[in-house]
Amino acid sequence: MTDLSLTTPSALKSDILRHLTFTLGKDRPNASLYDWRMALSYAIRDRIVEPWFASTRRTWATGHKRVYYLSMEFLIGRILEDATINLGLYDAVGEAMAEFGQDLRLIIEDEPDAALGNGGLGRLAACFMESMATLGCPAYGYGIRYEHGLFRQRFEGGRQVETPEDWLKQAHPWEFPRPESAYTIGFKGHVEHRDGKEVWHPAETVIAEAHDTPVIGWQGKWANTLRLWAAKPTTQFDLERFNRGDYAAAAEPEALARTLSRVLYPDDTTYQGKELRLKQEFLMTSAALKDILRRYLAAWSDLRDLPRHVAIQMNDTHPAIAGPELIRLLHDEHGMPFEQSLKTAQACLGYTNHTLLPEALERWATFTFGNVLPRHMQIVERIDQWHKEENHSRPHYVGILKHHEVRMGELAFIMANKVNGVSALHSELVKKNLFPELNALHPGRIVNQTNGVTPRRWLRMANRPLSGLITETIGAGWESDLDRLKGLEPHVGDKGFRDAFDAAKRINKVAVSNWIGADFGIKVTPDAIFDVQVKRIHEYKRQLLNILETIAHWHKLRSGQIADPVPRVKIFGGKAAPGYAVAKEIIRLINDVAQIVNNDPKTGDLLKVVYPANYNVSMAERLIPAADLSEQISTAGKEASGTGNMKFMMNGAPTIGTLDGANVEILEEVGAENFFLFGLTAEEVIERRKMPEHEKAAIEASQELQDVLQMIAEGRFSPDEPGRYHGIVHGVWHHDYFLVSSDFADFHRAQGEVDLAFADRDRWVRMAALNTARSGFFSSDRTIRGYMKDVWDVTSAL
Ligand code: 26V
Repeated sequence: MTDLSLTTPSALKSDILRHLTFTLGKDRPNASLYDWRMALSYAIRDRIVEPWFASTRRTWATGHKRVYYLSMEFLIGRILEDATINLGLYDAVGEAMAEFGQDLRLIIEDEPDAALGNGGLGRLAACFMESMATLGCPAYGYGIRYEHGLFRQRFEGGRQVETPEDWLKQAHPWEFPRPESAYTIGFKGHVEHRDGKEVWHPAETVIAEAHDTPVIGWQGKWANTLRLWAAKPTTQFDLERFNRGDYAAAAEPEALARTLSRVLYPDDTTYQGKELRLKQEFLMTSAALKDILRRYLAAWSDLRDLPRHVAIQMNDTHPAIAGPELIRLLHDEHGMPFEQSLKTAQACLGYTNHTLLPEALERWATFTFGNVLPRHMQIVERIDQWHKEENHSRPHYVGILKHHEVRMGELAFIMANKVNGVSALHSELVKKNLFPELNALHPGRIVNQTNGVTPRRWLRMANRPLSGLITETIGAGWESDLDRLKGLEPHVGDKGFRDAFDAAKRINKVAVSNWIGADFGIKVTPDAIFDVQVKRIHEYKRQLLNILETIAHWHKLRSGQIADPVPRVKIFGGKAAPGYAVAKEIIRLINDVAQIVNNDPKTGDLLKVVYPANYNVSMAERLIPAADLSEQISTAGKEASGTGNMKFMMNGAPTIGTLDGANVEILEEVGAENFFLFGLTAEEVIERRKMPEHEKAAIEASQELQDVLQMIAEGRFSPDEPGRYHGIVHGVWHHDYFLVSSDFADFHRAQGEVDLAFADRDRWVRMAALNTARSGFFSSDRTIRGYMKDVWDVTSAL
């Protein structure tokens, strides 16, 4: 921030009081925690506005190329603390609030998470927004302003129960509604052929209305805009019907239109061809493209130059309708010849793939697609035809339209000038397994951009004790130049530094122990290994493998098979998609195991299993800095990248993991001696699956696994219903697609290695510190620089 007069505690105090009085209409003695939070948030927001305007003005003045990041999800979490830290105001704000008799920490924790995303893909978009602002990359994020973000999770009798999330129940102080920035979005209807042109007459329309949130970068040097669309009705409230007493019908159009931005789809595992989802995707994408063209035409007139000034990134296939929609806008509405429209659109678009799981890949029935978007259906057919003609060697089974379906992956690929995977391994698999033919036709189009995370939120903000130590040791400035963490390495040999590193971790562990004790009534010792697996619950992520191994460990502990046991706290966190029955069974099993283990006097402090409900960004910020061990145990070839793995590494938690996603690169950076590697490789996984009865072979080779399965099957963890987990046990024996059985023994071995390493304090702290020191590569600043250079062809405006 340039204006120093705004940064003092006294200037902050007067602004906070002004907002308390005039924005909230509250008298100081009557102000609640909520009122103070709002007043403070507005005072902080005021300080973002100036750099925000300056950034926007600068981009207009220089005619800089802009990046548009289209994403159906932005998993932001809390904003207040992050904005305060990026502005460099944290200490001043703490002082100001203390003078009001308010505890800044309580105010910060009063803010609900903005949970407009499911998991990795949405959180990545949020990290990218922060990095683009930090790097001065002129950018807009476009998404949907869901009224209800990801559902809240509770446990009842160990089972997941979902309740709606309601973050907009309170005022959201960070956004600026822009009713003047609104676009009419059409659906359905028919296409008329008139005067050699196609004219789409939609049968339904809604209005997409913009809500802007500024995103401030590190040290407040640049700010970008996150523009989220809310759906509004085009038709006025039906007064005539209302007056006739038909109240429900009078409000119907309004309710129907709003449905489009009502809820986030909570299922990131199985694709269901739901019409509402397609409408949401089109609402976001079409409004974004119209906005992009309006902004472009305010500065330039020749649409053929669009790619020189505009880069549009599709976050997965969810916005893949951008290809046909941009062609439609250029061709139908602006009169550009079809093929030129296609090539112009293509030169603007990039596509990021985030999953190889076939069940998560979007494919729309041509019936649904053609019904909701009749003109786009025609355009898709033309794109496919054009691509076929341009590429005579294209095999007959390749294309966008196959088996009465529109394949969104192929559409996104063909309409993009760059396609990228999110880790080195994943990008290779995208080439080899997902799009082998298209890759052969378009060599060089697929590139890799390994994911990253923002060190401002995930280290500086979430881990004050460690970031303080880092600054003390290597000086300020590492937050925006994370490779400088390498400077910690020479200190790792230094006992004083190691003790300080250990002490920082301990502070975080004590805080989490207190929280677990207070909120869940489980007593855990901070002397234990804090072993953490937090992520969405999915079979491929193998929480089942983790809990089975936990049972094996417990069994050995109680039968005295472990000579010098090291205490462990197994921490799980994560939500299952509401319709994902197997994932929900696994949740219940973990909770049932926790019940038995936590009440076993024989094992006592030596083993605890903790599963706090409703894992979200804020819980991640609490747990990750306190972790000793990072569980990244997916079946090799299935996790595209992972980003939690990077957050743990930064915070000094070594990984126990498979050679999957970005784990491969973490291992490379940190060195094999600082990583607990186990399990089959992606290639071995493919081979193993071909082996008949591989499950049986693996189980018979491991007495431990046999015992574990036996205990579960006998109802040891569900005494009131012994048969509860027969399905899970049967699955491991006979339908173990994710190879829990095959990897069990090696995982168990690696966990033994962890115990040994942890018992040697010095060795452990060295490993932990080296994980932090070597995590610089995983800053999302590095990732964004890669996109700017290899995908968007854009430079910093700073
Ligand atoms: C798919 C669908 C299907 C349609 C309905 C809604 C919906 C929502 C999300 C998804 C895709 C989820 C893909 C995803 O989150 N992938 C994760 O992306 C992370 C960031 O690149 C990566 O680190 C994780 O490994 C990857 O699983």
